[in-house]
Amino acid sequence: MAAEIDALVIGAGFAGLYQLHTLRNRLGLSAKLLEAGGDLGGTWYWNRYPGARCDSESHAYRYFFSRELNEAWECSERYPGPPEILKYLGQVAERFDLRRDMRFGCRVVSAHYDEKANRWAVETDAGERYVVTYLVAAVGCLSSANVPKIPGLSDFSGKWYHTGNWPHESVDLGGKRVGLIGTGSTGIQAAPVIARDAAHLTVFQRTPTYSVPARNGPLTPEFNRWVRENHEEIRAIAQSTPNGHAFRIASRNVADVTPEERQAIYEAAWETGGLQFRATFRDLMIDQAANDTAAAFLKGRILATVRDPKTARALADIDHPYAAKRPPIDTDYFETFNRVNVALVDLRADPIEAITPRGIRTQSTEHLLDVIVFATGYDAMTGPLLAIDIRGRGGRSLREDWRAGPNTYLGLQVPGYPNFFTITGPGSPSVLTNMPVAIEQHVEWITECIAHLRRSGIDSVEADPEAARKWGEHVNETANATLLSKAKHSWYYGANVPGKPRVFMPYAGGMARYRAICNDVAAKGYEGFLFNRGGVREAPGVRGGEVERFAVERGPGI
Ligand code: N01
Repeated sequence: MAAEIDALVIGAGFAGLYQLHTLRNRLGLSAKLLEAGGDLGGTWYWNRYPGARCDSESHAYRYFFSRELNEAWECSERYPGPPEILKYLGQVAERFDLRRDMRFGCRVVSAHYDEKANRWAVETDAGERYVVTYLVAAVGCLSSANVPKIPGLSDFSGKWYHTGNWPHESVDLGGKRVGLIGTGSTGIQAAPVIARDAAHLTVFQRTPTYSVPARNGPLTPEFNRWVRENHEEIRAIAQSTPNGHAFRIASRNVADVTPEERQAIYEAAWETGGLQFRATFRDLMIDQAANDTAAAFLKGRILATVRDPKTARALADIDHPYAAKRPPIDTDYFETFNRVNVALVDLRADPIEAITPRGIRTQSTEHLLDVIVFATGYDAMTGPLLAIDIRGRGGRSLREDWRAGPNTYLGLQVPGYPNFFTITGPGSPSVLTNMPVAIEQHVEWITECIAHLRRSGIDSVEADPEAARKWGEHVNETANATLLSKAKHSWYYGANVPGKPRVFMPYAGGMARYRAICNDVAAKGYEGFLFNRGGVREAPGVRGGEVERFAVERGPGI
């Protein structure tokens, strides 16, 4: 027997919890949430690797829709770690009584649209079935772990872990020889903590990366009071900046200041720490010469920190502009290479050939290991959606439709998949922002859209293929107008997963501009979407006209 309800939400992270709240508590729909993990938390349920911590500052890494919620929550550190974020989300679930409609340990394996009934038939790995009108994927952008297919992994006699599927019971690395593959945001967080526990750590680096100190620390009662008292102001900043953080991007260009002033600005930003480094100048992401100055400063810091010259050179030999790949922030990452129990293997000079029963064999050496940690990232953005067998109108399959790359309108809907919504889907700012801010905007837009359908007697909404095509072009153009396009080997392009189409997936036009586009689209009666009312198709407004208008208003979107 299938359970029949109005709406089903997949995923119990920031996105899923808020979406369940709005659909059930604001619109009064019958709604359920299904989650593959054993509890709520989304990315924070799975990512419990040593050193895991949020890169967004805690006063912005939260929901802003409720002042009361904000007043009831106090964070202890500048950057919250998984236990604190899980506690926060637990309080949210309790406050809005969400758990009674959440099911854990339920992986959705298929979702098929029944055109005649205008319903989605959804099935879990346990064979449970749901028949629903509205289906919302809140599956996260970085939830499909990428374990590279290195020959020999199954022969390894030690233990191995991917950081995104870290065991919930504690992993004792004490006295162990650990190999860490990957030096993105995760590897950079994990290395210093693993190095403190392990007998020896070998870091296998394929692409060196910039990093700025996080400068984490406890928050004072005064700061927390300021956060409570300035809820509206912090929200206003986070919702008006291109990246959804609660700091503004400077309005000056690099060329506006003298080299001495520039150096002082970078030094101050280095001392402040965190992602704010990117906000020092407005043209860092659009002007190569401007970016070169930040890159030179950051490379200089690596060379000044790491004592062994060969290791320092390998770490600082970075081939892409600063922040063209997602910029990590760290706590003692480069300092870690000064420890006697830490070694760097530069895979560009000495590539991995195989994993052996005893460790990792590179071209020159067999590195003996007890544990291998894969900090090798994710099949980002499309991976979590394509892991589900999603079939739309006429049985068309999302895996087929996206064979050459994702195709969405605003990252919210896919042509041919009525009443199916994606929160922070490909084509939306998502991973280029402070995620809760992007999530809130999507949840609220989807909620208002569904409310509109119900008020107006509309049976279904889906993206107009022409509007989606134009939006895809705009997403590409926008990325090409920034230096993000200079790091083709990034997960933004899907380049980390062999065989994945090379398409720039997030929208680089900035969160504030994107929000304005979505608002205009809704204000014009959902321009660029198609409605079905009593079997009759309607196309409100001009198709995707807003997209064209915004496309010409170029600026530093990110
Ligand atoms: O993954 P990544 P991540 N052999 O894809 C290397 C978010 N995040 O988990 O660059 C050897 O960035 C790969 O090398 P290369 C954040 O958005 C957020 O670190 O492909 N190496 C790279 O060094 C972030 O961007 C927080 O050459 C291989 C690394 O593995 C995103 O998650 C914290 C390899 C993967 O880096 C992903 O970060 C942490 C192979 N076969 C992360 N395959 C917050 O605080 C891959 N690599 C919110």
